[in-house]
Amino acid sequence: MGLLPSSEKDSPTNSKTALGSEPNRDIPVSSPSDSPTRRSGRRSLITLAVLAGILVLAALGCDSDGHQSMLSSTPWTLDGANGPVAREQLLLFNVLLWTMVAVFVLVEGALLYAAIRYRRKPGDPLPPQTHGHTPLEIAWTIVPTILILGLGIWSVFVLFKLEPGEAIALAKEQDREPLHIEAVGHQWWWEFRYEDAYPDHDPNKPAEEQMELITTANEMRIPVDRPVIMTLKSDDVIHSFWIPKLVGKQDVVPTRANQMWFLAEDPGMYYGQCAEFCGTAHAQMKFRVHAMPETEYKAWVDGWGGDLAEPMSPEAARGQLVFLGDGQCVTCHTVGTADQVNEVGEGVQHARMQTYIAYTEWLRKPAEERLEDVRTGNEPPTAFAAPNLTDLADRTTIGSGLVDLNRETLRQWLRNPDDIKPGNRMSELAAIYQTRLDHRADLSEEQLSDLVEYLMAQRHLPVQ
Ligand code: HEC
Ligand SMILES: [Cu+2]
Repeated sequence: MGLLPSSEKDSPTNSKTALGSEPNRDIPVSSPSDSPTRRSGRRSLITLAVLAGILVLAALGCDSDGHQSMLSSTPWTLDGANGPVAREQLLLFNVLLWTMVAVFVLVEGALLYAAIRYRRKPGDPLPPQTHGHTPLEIAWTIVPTILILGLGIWSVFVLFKLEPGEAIALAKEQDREPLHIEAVGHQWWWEFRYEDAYPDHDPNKPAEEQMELITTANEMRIPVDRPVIMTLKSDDVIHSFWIPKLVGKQDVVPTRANQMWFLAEDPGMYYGQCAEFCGTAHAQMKFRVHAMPETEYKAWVDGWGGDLAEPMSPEAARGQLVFLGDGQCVTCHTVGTADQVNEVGEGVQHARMQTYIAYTEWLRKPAEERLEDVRTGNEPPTAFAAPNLTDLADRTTIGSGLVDLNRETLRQWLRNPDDIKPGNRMSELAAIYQTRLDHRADLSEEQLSDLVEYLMAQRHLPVQ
């Protein structure tokens, strides 16, 4: 009513129609069963039903046993967490949650009790009028203060525990080194770089053999029981790194290197996910963490980039030629030797971002101009970040954890990555997808088969 100009406020007809609180006189009120009160009652029933429906649907989406949930199946326990970091975070969450539930129930309960028990009944006289109640007021000032201070201070301590120093101290207790892994977020996949993939050196080995450099994508391997320190970088926009069962979210910000750590106690596979909206395929930016006994992890490190588990078939060898030639895959992807192409030093990262911007701007030029640029050798360089494929066949998925890796999905991916992952940068930028109207790869079926064989041969671990 406050919104109405005073002249309209004073006019009974206007205010009635404007507020809609009275039945519209133009609609005949035919039968008593359709009276205005009944109708509005029915309307609120429908609203209630719709709200309840939405709630039920939302609740169906919750699955405390889900791979991507940090919650436990029994609400107040810690069985949804693996390792000291996740447990600490889940404990804090549980205590916060149940404290808030208790406060809510107490306060709302007291409110409802007072409203119902002491509600005004017909004929009641005016109740005694009071002002203030010192003990009560002191109580409801002190109790929340203690609660908030306590929970706040504890939260800050949990934050401190996420600092890599804790991981180094923990590793020292075990008389060894933590594992350092760098995760680089790209639209829309994860790069994992191991500067020193096996931190406990053998002092008898020459120095250059002690340093391992491994670059892989979307599937991270870690040994169990060893603290893992993550350095988080981004190649483009802000992402967020999250392995629900192992560690909470941490933002991945361009030009910064955020750090956090975790430790997996049980071997197995843990799901991860980008948790910050980062563009078209954000929801498809998943990853996996394979935690395994130290010996198995070491075998992967030792095998990485070395001899293939099985020699290449003639088809695979032909596929390699497509990879290096007609397919132009090598302009973006690395297979084999230690990877210098995808190095993300500060300068390289900046240069790559500039390259990417220049190239995408160039793609917007009219086709004739682009053709002219190509003829005169003026097209901008194309050096894009792409998953390192050295250990592709040792992985279990493609498309950033999107589909299982097998010959069929790989073929589908190569024919047109958009069929599997709409918005991906490979079909947007790779030359072979730009020449056909249907946006498919400009490669023959045979070339595709050979490529699949070549990629499926990139395996260093024996098949289990
Ligand atoms: C313009 C750069 C570029 C070119 C050229 C290119 N790719 Fe890719 N490729 C990418 C990017 C970027 C991704 C990651 C896409 C995603 O998951 O969003 C990718 C993903 C892949 C993957 C899935 C990897 C994984 O772990 O999910 C395979 C396999 C692959 N490419 C093979 C090839 C082959 C074979 C060729 C040549 C026919 C090729 N690519 C050409 C950029 C490129
Ligand atoms: Cu992301």
